[in-house]
Amino acid sequence: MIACTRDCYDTCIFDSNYKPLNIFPINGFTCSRGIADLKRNEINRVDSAYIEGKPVSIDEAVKYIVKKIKETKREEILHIDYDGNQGLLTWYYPARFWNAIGSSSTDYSICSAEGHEAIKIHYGTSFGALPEDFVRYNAVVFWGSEAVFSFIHGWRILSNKYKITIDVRMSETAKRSEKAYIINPASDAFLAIGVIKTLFYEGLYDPSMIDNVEILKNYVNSYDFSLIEETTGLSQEEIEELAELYYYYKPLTIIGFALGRTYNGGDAISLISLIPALLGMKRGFFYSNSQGWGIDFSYLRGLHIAKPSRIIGMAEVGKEVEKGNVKFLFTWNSNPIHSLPGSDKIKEAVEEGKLFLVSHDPFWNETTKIANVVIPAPTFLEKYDVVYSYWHSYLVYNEPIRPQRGITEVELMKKLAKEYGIISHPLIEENEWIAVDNAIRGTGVSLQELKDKKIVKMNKTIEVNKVKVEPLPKLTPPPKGVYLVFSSHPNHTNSQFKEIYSQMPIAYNNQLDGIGYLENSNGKVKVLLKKDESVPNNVVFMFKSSLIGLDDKPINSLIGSEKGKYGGTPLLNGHTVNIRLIK
Ligand SMILES: Nc1nc2c(c(=O)[nH]1)N[C@H]1C(S)=C(S)[C@@H](COP(=O)(O)OP(=O)(O)OC[C@H]3O[C@@H](n4cnc5c(=O)[nH]c(N)nc54)[C@H](O)[C@@H]3O)O[C@H]1N2
Ligand SMILES: Nc1nc2c(c(=O)[nH]1)N[C@H]1C(S)=C(S)[C@@H](COP(=O)(O)OP(=O)(O)OC[C@H]3O[C@@H](n4cnc5c(=O)[nH]c(N)nc54)[C@H](O)[C@@H]3O)O[C@H]1N2
Ligand code: SF4
Ligand SMILES: [Mo]
Repeated sequence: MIACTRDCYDTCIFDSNYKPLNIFPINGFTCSRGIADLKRNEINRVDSAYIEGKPVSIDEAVKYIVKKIKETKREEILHIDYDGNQGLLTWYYPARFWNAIGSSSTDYSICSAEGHEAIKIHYGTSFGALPEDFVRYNAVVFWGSEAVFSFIHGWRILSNKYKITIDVRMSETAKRSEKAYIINPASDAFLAIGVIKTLFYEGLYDPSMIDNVEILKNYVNSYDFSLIEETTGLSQEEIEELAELYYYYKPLTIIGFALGRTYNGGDAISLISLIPALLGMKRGFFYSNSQGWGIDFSYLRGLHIAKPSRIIGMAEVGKEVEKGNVKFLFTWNSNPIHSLPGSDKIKEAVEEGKLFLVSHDPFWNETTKIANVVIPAPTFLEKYDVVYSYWHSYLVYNEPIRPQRGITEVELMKKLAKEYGIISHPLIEENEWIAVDNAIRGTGVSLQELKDKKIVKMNKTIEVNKVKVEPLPKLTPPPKGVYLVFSSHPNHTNSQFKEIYSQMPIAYNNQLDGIGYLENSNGKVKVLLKKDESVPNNVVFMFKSSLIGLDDKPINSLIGSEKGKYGGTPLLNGHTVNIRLIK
């Protein structure tokens, strides 16, 4: 059995011939990447270890890396690992070496942290609806979610329902919905207030789930409809209609990750999550279920024994590198030159010899191409692992179906530990499979059961009977301007799959066609400008898989170090830009 470990809601499960299983909710189909995985596995692979472009043995590379580590202060060493592969052994366990030596760590905030924290304020958990719950609804609200592309199995299950989409542009999901509300960027918190205000005013609510209805009522009534109309760009009638649809249909709300990356994004998610509760619905939302399974990710990373010397927000890595506070960067499962805010500063520091960069990756990408040391990694088709989903409740024992190339993250970690002289550290000494068995204990599944059965459904539900209303945010309307916003491309997962499907940095906008610049106080990047009627005047839209400009500058040069107040998520969708055509 094999599970696709890319950062994706769906976590498709395949048989040993790489055919998607015909079980709910995989339902026997996969995406354009799943179809091309076996072919892609043979293309653009890192085929050897490299030091400064010269092929070397992995052992030589390890020696060189450890020498550099020993020359660097531990807090100036940073590891960046994210969700290129969601396996417990690939992503989480290898952080033990870095924690054991007390290097700096990121806050893992880039994607979904903001919403997890915002929902937990009210529910105590971010665990929402399961796929089995999805089918029971008659209607769905896609709020800041491009599910047609980003969540294909969820979309398929929900596509025969009454669909409402709330977005800042006419997304594909909006086009295929019965109702679409196109609002001003970053105005979602105000829209949520407008909906809650209407539900109260029209008496369309059920107080049984809310701990203190009066506090919520007074809060929303402190915002005038005129401010809500001006901020969202919707009329009071449209907002009342949305509230009435909410009351009539009691839809499932899919809260998209994109929301947590906007101005007021955490506040928006916090307020949106209160709408289903005010309608008396239990777990009437879905965001990400990853934190509800009972998998102990901190244990896997060894945080019960050793802590990083410093936490650097993913929003701030570029800034910290520029200040000279990071001198050594080790990345796996992540392509920071493509995807981190301010990545132009990381790139410059490497090129100027101020930052030593090591990348462990199966494929050549924007980061490996400039790294001082590159180490080849096996893909998920080539190694054993345990995989979970942030949507469905299957745990999968991943077995290789292709011969291993390169060195696994666990093997590399052990080599680094041996060379560094900490092989008998308790975190390194604990065998990886024992660590996994311990870490999944909270799921009710043992490693042995998983190895025997290959896939096991976790029997997990979290009941929330009362939702805590406070604290409620004090909002300021977002700054005016043309917002640069991003979304998922149907043929890519983040930066991945460029070896099969090519892509250009296209900035879809309402004004200009041709080659031009996007610019703001953070930087300037050359892109292809494309006029598109589905994009309003105050939005420039790009796919988040083509984040390198025509001038080779990262699009994220335009993204500053601002971050969300709940989970620290960077304001990836929260920056305004000017558009200029080259004449
Ligand atoms: N095919 C494919 N699937 C993917 C991915 C991929 O790259 N490709 N990536 C995976 C990952 S890592 C993630 S995080 C998820 C992301 O998937 P989603 O949660 O769907 O988020 P996005 O695709 O970033 O954006 C969704 C929508 O939010 C809109 N939006 C932007 N700003 C605002 C705003 O202020 N308000 C409102 N209401 N809407 C706004 C965008 O226009 C977009 O249509 O998808 C996962 N699935
Ligand atoms: N401007 C802007 N920036 C964004 C976003 C946006 O919307 N706008 N979206 C953000 C989001 S939601 C996310 S999640 C991040 C994602 O940021 P990225 O880090 O770019 O994520 P991926 O491209 O999914 O994967 C990163 C790398 O992991 C590698 N990888 C895959 N499998 C393995 C493995 O088994 N072992 C090892 N060692 N490596 C492996 C892949 O080859 C790839 O190079 O980007 C963020 N950046
Ligand atoms: S990227 Fe997502 S939809 Fe595609 S194969 Fe992987 S889990 Fe399935
Ligand atoms: Mo993400």
